[in-house]
Formats: sequence, structure tokens, C-alpha cells
Amino acid sequence: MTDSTKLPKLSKGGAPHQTTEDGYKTLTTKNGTPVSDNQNHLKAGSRGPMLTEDFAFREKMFHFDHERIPERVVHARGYGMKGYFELTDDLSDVTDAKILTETGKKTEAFMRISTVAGNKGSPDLARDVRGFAVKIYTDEGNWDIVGNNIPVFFIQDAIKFPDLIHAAKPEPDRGFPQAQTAHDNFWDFISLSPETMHMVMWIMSDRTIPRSLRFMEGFGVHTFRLLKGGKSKFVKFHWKPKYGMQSVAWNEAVKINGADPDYHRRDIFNSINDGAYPEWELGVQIFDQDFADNFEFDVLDPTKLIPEEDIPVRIIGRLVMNKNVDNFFAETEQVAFCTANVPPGIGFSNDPLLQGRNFSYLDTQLKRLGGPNFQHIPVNRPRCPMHNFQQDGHMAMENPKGRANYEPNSWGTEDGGPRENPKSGYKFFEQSTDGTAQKIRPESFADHYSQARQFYISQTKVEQTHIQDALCFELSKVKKAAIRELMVSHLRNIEDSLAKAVAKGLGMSLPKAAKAAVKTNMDIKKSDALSMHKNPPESFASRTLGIMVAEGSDAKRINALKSQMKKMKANVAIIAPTVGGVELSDGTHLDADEQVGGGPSVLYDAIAVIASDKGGNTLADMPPAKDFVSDAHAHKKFIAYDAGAKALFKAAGLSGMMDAGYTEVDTKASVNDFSDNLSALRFWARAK
Ligand code: HDE
Repeated sequence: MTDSTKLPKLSKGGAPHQTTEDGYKTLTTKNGTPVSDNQNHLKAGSRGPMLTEDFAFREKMFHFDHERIPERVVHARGYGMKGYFELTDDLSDVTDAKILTETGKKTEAFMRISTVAGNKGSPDLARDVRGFAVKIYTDEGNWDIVGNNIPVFFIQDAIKFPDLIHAAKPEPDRGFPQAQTAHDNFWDFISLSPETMHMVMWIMSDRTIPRSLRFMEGFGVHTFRLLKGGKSKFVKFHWKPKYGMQSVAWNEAVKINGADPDYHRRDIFNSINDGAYPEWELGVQIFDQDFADNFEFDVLDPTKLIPEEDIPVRIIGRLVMNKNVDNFFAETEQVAFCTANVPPGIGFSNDPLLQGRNFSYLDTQLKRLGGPNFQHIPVNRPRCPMHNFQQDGHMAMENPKGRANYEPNSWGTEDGGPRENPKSGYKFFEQSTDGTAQKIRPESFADHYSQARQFYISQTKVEQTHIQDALCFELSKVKKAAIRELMVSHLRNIEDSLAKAVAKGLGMSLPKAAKAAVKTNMDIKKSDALSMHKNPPESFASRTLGIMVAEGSDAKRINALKSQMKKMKANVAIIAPTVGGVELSDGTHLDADEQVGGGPSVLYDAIAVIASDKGGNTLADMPPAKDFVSDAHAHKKFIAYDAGAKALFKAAGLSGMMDAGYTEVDTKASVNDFSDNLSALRFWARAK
């Protein structure tokens, strides 16, 4: 044996390099060699040629040339955040999963919310489904709930997924449109796949243009299992946002994408920095085989949901995201989710989409992250110990020590490595299976229209109009008339008034209803839980009031609005003729967050215009100031103002249109009147 006392002593971590004369850390190569000049390549003489022995250049350029990894094939644009999950209600009667039985314990979590179709650099407010992926680092392995902000999906079988995504992405011959479903290929695929109709209702609703990623619901979508001692119950997972739900209008989404393409990620970044942490409650719908057997639809069909009126959502925990990532690439880009990552006590149903996903997610990481060791990357590494005999491969960081790299072996508990544990190890649900191998869709999946109808009839009139408008917009971008016609023929099976409105909006005559394998259940009940407007947020908290000011604006009114917003835990943004700000009536200086042209009203949830007489005239001469108020009016926002603002309203053509959504603020009482309105978010009664 080697006598370790005779080995030379190695320096641990090395001595720090000398700092630079002005106190900075010394720049080094990745090899650790200090660099003397980072501005000039080594040359023969001052005018070259360059000498290849400049290893610092070679390494710097080599690294730069290789610093991209493939973006995700879907969900490329996403935003990550960190925090914890805390269980508030114990599920130990139905599951062995410790994460669902230890109330009060806070477990580290990571979350990534994404759009689906767009590239990494596409705008945040594309009309699109939002991916809602949560990784909880439980003591029994990582648990990934890789869901969406919509509780159903387009297709019923994983084999159709590449076609769906190809159809949604830019068309292959021309390479556009980017991050949009408003084109022929998408609607061609959709109109030929009636199973998508329920999801079509959701994506054409305002759910796909959320105001903030913090103001959305999330869903696990598939039916999963809760397992306890060999017994199983079914479960569907729900995330309910603490700040309630809110979306923007389509006309706003289009403008936000120009004004601030990073609107959603900026909102998350700022909210976390300001302590207004994104938070959701975890809810479960638990049901047994008996319910599944008697439910009108198949619980294995991912194009169907279970109305909350049939099985209420039981809140069992909360997810608090209280930290931004330290490095976007290391965490948000490299995080690898997989639907198959579940701890003991949670299992899968036979949903054919879920089972296809369990295969796909592991496979995709190999391509994106370059090898089988992506779980060694800190964001993916389980926080509980892991022991196995997997070895080597690209970038292996967690290599087993000791002699045994196989088992069984006879090296004993010290050197012999880990062993399977029949007591605490993961157990699959024992179900008997018997069937003929065949490529077939179950008949119980065949009703494609009834739940689409249920969604549509559960919306308010305003929400229904938005669905009609969205369909008219999207289908108006489809050049092939036969595709538009086929789509409207499907809508006839959902709700005739919808089909008629869309046909009218497209300037076409009403086609015959599409042939349906199963007739729509026209008596299907409404479900109020499906409507955002029927479930408004409790308050204006975490929203933003945009106050437009000018030179000489009344300090008292501005301060009253600001302190009222503070009380309501809402934010204020000041928009002024220049970003340098203005001098107020009391001689104090007010800094601006945005200049008039850089802070359009689409960025704010409500607006105020507080201007002196002179300031009002200045604003009235500024086209973006006119847009500010006329857009806010058109988007049905609540508007506070003072007398000085009237010149601007006049210039914008709003003088005769000031309705009950406008509040003139003067006294404290009128500021209160204005703020009382705000939790309704919009003045929907405003005429078109
Ligand atoms: Fe995904 N999906 N998906 N998906 N998905 C991916 O995995 C896939 C589906 C979802 O923020 C990919 O790591 C198949 C439904 C989210 O990193 C890939 C099918 C739902 C994310 C993949 C589906 C989702 C992904 C691409 C049909 C909602 C982003 C990169 C069977 C319930 C996760 C990656 C993140 C990402 C495959 C359908 C949600 C290619 C084959 C349904 C939130 O593996």
C-alpha cells in the first residue's frame, strides 16, 4: 500500500492570481494562465501577420465558436425561476410519495414557462400555449410536472406530435411565419384533425395571450396515478395563480410584441427582484376507477378535462418562486424536464400521449445537452443522494469511487456499491394487460365536439367575442379557401352562432356541418371554472398603473395615486415627455420610467393622465401621447385624469366618449373611487 504521508502536498485550489493594479481579478485562460493583453493578437511587428502561438486567442475564439447548443425543438423560448414547494394538505391516505405526505416541509423547486412554436428569440406575446414545467427536487428523486397553461392537448396519440408541430412552425419552403399559427399549414392540419377542436377553443381564447406568466393557471393535463401500497387512484394536477388570472387583448399583444418583446420575462425578473413572488397553489382532482368508468368521456383521452364542478380541485400545496436564475444558460437553457421523472407513490395512466412523452423527453436531452450525463448539470441534479453503476460518457462529473462498477458483486457494503431496495424502491402499478397488437384509436376517444362546446358556452359574451375575433383573424391569414371552409364546418358542430359569426367575419357563406363520428352533446352543462372573466382576481395587486405626466403636473394628485397603489401592493410607472422626468407643481422633480414614445399604454393595466394646463397642451401635440390615451380607451382600461388632461383627450378624439370607466381625480375620495374599480381590470361595458 502507498504510504500517503510520503505523497507530496498538493496546493488546494491554488493561490489567487495577483489582482490588477486597479483591484480587479486577473483575467486568465480556461487553463488558468494569466492573460496580459486581451485587446491585441500576438503579431510579428505592429502590422502583422498574426502568430498562431497566441493560445489565449485560440482558446477564446474556439470557445466562442462553440457556445451555442441546439434550442429546444418545441418550447424554445422560456423563462426560468427558482423557489420552493410546500405541502399544506397531507395525501398520505392515497399516496406513498413523501413529497405529498410531509406537510410544512419546503422543498427546492425550479420552474420554466415557455411558448411552444416560436424560436428562442421570438416575442413573448405570441398567441400560443404556454409550457408550464415544474421540477421539484424531492428526497425520493426529482418530480417533473411538465404541463401547459391549458388543461387539454391537440392530439390523442403521440405519433401525431411531429406533424402537429411541423404544421405550426414556419412553413419549410419559406421559413415563415415565426411564432404564429395564423397560416395555411397549421389550419390545414387542424381542420383535418377534428380531435384538436377542444384545444382550438382554448387557443383562440385569451388564455393564449396572458398578461403575465404569474397570472395563468397551469395543468398537468394527463391523468396520472397516486399509488399507495399497491393501490391506485387517478389524479389530475392543477396550478392556481395566487394573483388570479388575467390576459391582454389581441390588439395589445400585437403592440406589446413591438414595444417590449421581453414583456413576460421582464415582468418575472422585476417581480422577483421586487419581492412580489410568482406563486401558485397546487390542486388535485382525485378520482377512482368507478368514476372513470362512469364519466361521459375517457379519462385517458388528453383532449378531455374533468369539470371542476364534477370533481372539485382540492388545494394541497403552494409553489413560491422567490429567486431569479443566476445564469440563464446554466439553468433556464440547460434544465431538462421529463414526464417520466416521478417519485415512488406517483404513477402513469395509459394515456397514449403521456406514454409517448415518457419516451421523448429523455431522447431530446441527448441531442440538446450532448450526452447521457445531463443529470450531472447542477440544475438537473437530484438534491437527494444518487448511487448507481452508470459510468463514463461525455462530461461525466459524478463518477463512482471504488472497485465495483457492476453488480452482483462480492465486494461488500463498503466497496460493492449500491443495491436495489425492494422496500423503498419505485414500484409500478400492477395492472393486468391483455390485448391484440393493433394500431387503433379507442372508440371512447371519438367525441371531438362536446367538450369544445362546453368550453365555448361557459365563456362570458365578451370572451366569446374574443374567440370569434381570434378565429376570424387566424383564418383570414389562410390563403386556401377550402381550409377556411372546413374549419367553419367543424365550428358548426360546436355552436352554430360561433360558426355564423366566423363565417360572417370571413365573408363566406355558411358551409354544411362537418361529418362527426359522434354527435355533439348539445345539452352538455356549462362549467363556470372554465371562464377567466367569471373568476376575476381578488385585487389589483401586482398590476401596474401607468401615470402620464408633463411639466408642472399636480404633485398632490400624483402622490395620492402613488400612495393608493402602494396600499394596494400595485406598481406605478411614470411616463413623461422625456426620460429625464418633469418638475411638478410643488417644484419637486419626478423621474420618469419611460419617455412618451417608449411607454405605450399597452404595457400598463390602467392609466392616469395628470397634466397641468400647459403640460396638457404639450402632450396634445405629441402623437404617442394621443395613442397612449386612445389605445387605453379602446382596450377598455380604467382611466384617471385631471382637468389638464382634457386637452389631450380632445386631441385624441375622446372628449365625447368619456364614460364611467373614466374618473376625474381630485380629492382622496375620487382616488378611492378610481382604485375601487381596478380589480375588475377592464371596463367591459365600454362601447366598441
Ligand atoms: Fe412536450 N416536449 N411533447 N408537451 N413539452 C418538449 O422536451 C413532446 C406535450 C411540454 O421548459 C421537448 O426538453 C411529445 C404535452 C413542455 O424545458 C420534447 C409530445 C405537453 C416542454 C417534447 C409532447 C407538453 C416540452 C422539447 C406528444 C403539456 C418544455 C425539449 C406526445 C402537457 C419543457 C424538451 C422545458 C418540451 C416532446 C406533448 C409540455 C421534444 C413527443 C401534451 C412544458 O421532448
